[in-house]
Amino acid sequence: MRRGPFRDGAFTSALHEPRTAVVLGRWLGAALLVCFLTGLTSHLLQDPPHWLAPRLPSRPVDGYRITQGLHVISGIAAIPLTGAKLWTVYPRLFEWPPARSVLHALERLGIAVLVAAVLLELCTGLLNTLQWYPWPFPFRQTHFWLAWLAIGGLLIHLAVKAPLVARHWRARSTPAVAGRRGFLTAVGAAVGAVTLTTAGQTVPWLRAVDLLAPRRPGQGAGGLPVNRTAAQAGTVTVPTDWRLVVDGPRPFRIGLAELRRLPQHEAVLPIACVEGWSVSARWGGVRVADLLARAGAPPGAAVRVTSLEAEGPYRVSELPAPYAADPLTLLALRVDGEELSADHGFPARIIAPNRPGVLQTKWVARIEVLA
Ligand SMILES: Nc1nc2c(c(=O)[nH]1)N[C@H]1C(S)=C(S)[C@@H](COP(=O)(O)O)O[C@H]1N2
Ligand SMILES: [Mo]
Repeated sequence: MRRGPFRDGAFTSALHEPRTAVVLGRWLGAALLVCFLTGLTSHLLQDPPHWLAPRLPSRPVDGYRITQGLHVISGIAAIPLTGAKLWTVYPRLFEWPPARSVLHALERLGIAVLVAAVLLELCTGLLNTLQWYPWPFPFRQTHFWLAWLAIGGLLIHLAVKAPLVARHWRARSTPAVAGRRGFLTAVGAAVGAVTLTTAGQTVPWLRAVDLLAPRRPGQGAGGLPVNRTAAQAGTVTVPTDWRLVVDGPRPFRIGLAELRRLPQHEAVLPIACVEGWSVSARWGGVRVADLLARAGAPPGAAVRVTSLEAEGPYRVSELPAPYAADPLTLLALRVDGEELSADHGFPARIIAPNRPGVLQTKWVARIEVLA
């Protein structure tokens, strides 16, 4: 009856053993924890619950750049780690009998959910960095809920395995196995290689070896990548008589020439895309707070920004009060000393500190004070 992988002794490698699994589990656990916490941060900044929005910090300026950079770095590192961990333990898949008790069956079911959630999470995340969505479900919500499933499954898995993990935590208390050190070194080298060749999309001093990441900051006009070009956004047409609408207690409209005559400010701020790339640039333009003051906005007002773009998921964004009031939050007209190009949001775009790139709305048509 028991053929192939179900036979006793079907797996001959000495590395399918607990100490190897524990060491890899520690590395993978650390990567998944960083990935989970930074992912939560990203969701909270991008789509905050109403009670949190007025409390979001607009500083440090590079906060989101760092958390989201770490999110994608730890997620990519988790891919070879997951592969190595699954290889170490996969003979257990063919355990016989498949379930020794109800509890054992439940434990195996839990591991199935954990493995499925982690694999899907890593796949969808990686494909998102390539902006490729070959599935019918919405990426963001799916990625969010799978993360809870994965972290819940991981906690249960750790609780069940705690005694085994404790027994193999220290090298001294486990028998030496030939090849273990070499295997772990190879896995570490693989993690190092994928990290070094992709982290340059956000870590400036690794740019030179940024060989595998989908974006290469430093290339393209002004060294600033474009997430969605004007053409991709349905060739945003800017009316020749474009005038920004500022809606509030004292609404007004203002054209480009007049905007340029208002006090101009500069801010060095990054675009930090959720997909993992980020670049800092020197933005110039008008403070959003100045426009709000002119529109008679009360202190602590939040703002809704609407793009000229006809449709698209990033057409509208909100600036919660701390961002709207921050002197670094600009309605940018220039980047690195030059007028904005069509792809970077001509005639005007929002740029604010410590924010996901998706909220840095381009081709602004209207700014509205929210009650
Ligand atoms: N109106 C509008 N604004 C937008 C987008 C968009 O698709 N439409 N993309 C956003 C995303 S996802 C990012 S990362 C930044 C990128 O800015 P850049 O293209 O100038 O680098 O713009 C944001 N602003
Ligand atoms: Mo983005």
